[in-house]
Amino acid sequence: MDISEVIALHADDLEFVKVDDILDDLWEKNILPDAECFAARETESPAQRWLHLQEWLARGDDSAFCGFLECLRERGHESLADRMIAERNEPPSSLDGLFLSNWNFLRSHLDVDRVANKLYDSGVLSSEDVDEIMASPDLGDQRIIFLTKILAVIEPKTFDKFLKALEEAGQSFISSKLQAQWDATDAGDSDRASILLSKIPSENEIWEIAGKLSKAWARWEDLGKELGLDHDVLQRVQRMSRTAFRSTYLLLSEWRKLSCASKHSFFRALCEALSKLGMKLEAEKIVDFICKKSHDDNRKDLDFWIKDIFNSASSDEAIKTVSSEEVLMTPSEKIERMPYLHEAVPRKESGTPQTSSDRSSCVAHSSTHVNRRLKICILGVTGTGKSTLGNVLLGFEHDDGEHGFDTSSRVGSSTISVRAMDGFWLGDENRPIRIIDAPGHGDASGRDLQFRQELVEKLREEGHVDAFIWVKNSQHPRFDKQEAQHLDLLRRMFGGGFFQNMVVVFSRWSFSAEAERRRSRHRQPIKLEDVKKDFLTSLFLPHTGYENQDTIPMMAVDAFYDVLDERENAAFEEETMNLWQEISRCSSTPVDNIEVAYEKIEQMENEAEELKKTVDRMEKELLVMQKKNAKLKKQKRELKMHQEAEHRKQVEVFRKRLEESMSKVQREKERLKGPSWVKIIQHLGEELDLGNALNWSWEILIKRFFEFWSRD
Ligand SMILES: Nc1nc2c(ncn2[C@@H]2O[C@H](COP(=O)(O)OP(=O)(O)O)[C@@H](O)[C@H]2O)c(=O)[nH]1
Ligand SMILES: [Mg+2]
Repeated sequence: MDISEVIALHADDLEFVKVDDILDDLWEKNILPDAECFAARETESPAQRWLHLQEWLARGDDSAFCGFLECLRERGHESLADRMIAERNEPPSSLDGLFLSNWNFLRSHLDVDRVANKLYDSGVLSSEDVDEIMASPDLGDQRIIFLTKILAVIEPKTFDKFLKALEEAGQSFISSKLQAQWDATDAGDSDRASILLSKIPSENEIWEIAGKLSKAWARWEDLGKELGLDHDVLQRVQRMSRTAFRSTYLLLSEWRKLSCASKHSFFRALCEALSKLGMKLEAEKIVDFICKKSHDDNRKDLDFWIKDIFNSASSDEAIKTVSSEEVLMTPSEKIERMPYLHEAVPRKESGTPQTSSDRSSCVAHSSTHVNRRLKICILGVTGTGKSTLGNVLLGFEHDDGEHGFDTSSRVGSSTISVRAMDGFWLGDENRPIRIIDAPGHGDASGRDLQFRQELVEKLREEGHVDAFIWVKNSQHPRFDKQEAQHLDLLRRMFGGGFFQNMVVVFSRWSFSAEAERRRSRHRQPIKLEDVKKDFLTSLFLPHTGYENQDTIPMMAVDAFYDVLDERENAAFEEETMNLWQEISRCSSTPVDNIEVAYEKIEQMENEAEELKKTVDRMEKELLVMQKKNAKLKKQKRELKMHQEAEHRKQVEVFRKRLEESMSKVQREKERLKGPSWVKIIQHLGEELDLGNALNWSWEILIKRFFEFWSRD
């Protein structure tokens, strides 16, 4: 029900509400502008004031109405406010309605602090919004300001974020209630599906879609007619293209550029055209693609809804969504107004060539769609096929040295200095590229330093590089010393993070049936997957320090593919398409400050060199000292031996002298030995029989004798 209708319905009830108080409240809350407040107060009676307020509310949006209901509640008219909101939104058919019908509930339960901060994290609210909400000291006011802000930005995506914020803030009881109510209506589903289908694919998306529609390639002309493209356009596509894939891609690209106010090139139109051609599966692929792109968690349901929509809805409905204001807009204004498209059209660089101006007026703005020129630097050891790949990627013949890079069929390096060339990816004007063809490191003359200097200088001139391609010869052994050195060098020059923007391309891998047969005849059949895996594990990962092997994209581009061979052709298309996707995904690496890194490395290398010299010197000194030490030890040993000998000699002398003196003493002792004297005396005494004569015992006799002897 309309706001004015709701108010009119409750005119009797409102008579009991003091209109002046409500006017004051609305004015204080900054809901009612000064002029309106003044004008209402100028009227003569409360009834007129109500009328004025009613008119103003009817002109405004739901947030003003909610503010009004809030004032009613604050003044004690809660049941009136509840009834009015119920009549306004019965049943909730939009997200606004859902919020309004739950206003009271949200106002009583919201953890505004946490939810607002979560919504700030997910980008729904700005920091100013959060500041404004939190500035109010009253929790009730905070919730009202918060809800008013949410109401102003609510749409399917922000609603999802709001629900997520509630869950993260521990308020799942609110989110599940809202979700359940929203699920019960089908407004949300059709809103979301319709938004997704009513988008114009970006140029990159066209490229991806064309790759997915392999079943439609052969019928690209029918598809073109179904999409409403005229004969001239189809002929132009035919002229420009060599393969069915490219025809489909160019066709879709043309269709996209021809999008105009009366007939938008929406995803929806493409799905319908495919359905009409009986290629429902292909149409479903588009639906899958859109779901994936929109990062929808609820993909299955969305898929179903979208399918349902494209089955039932006519393309006219899609066109209905275009406002008259949009019809009057210039193409560039329209692009500005389409955020999804705007994102897909990167910044245009100066010098980016424009698409030819002879296109019809509807295509006149197509130059706006021209993508930024991607800078691709090709690296790898000499002879792997860098220049050849560069030529092919620029849409030239593989050996077209005249327009592209010099290639070499001889062993050794044909590319002796870094060269850069502007052109278009496989000749496609929508994909401007700049290829930087670096000479191989460790080439014929092994000029490591020169290679480094040249590459650094060139990259500095370029300022940034979007992607690096490492070319690996698939026929070379998985481990190659030169390659290892080269990768080591790059890691030292740029650091490990450098390899995040690298794509590996295998050269010399033919997809022809004959080549497949040849490889399968090997005792151990050679498979591309194994070659890739071997290269990764034995060379790339160990020498680049790169850790996440799953994120290194690898493909095989056969520069020598046969255009007339369907199989080789398809493989080439697929691999180059993947390569383009990977390259576009790489984030640009700034290389203008590379000198700093380079100089730092030089300085570190110099320091390392100095240190090495010092270590060498010290090692030499250590050697000398060790020798000296050994000599000293020897001398010491000799000295010790000499001293020991001397010592032994002396000991011997002393021992001899001791023995001599001992024997002397012995002799003396012998000489002085008492018992012999005693024996003599005893003998004499016996002979003379002195004892008897003197009547002394022998002992006394001998004692007397010694007393006598020892007298002077
Ligand atoms: N068969 C075949 N030969 C290739 C391929 N890529 C390069 N070559 C040949 O390998 C040789 C060296 O190629 P070139 O591009 O000069 O190597 P660069 O030193 O890395 O630039 C040339 O004779 C090329 O013809 C390929 O994919 N298949
Ligand atoms: Mg070369």
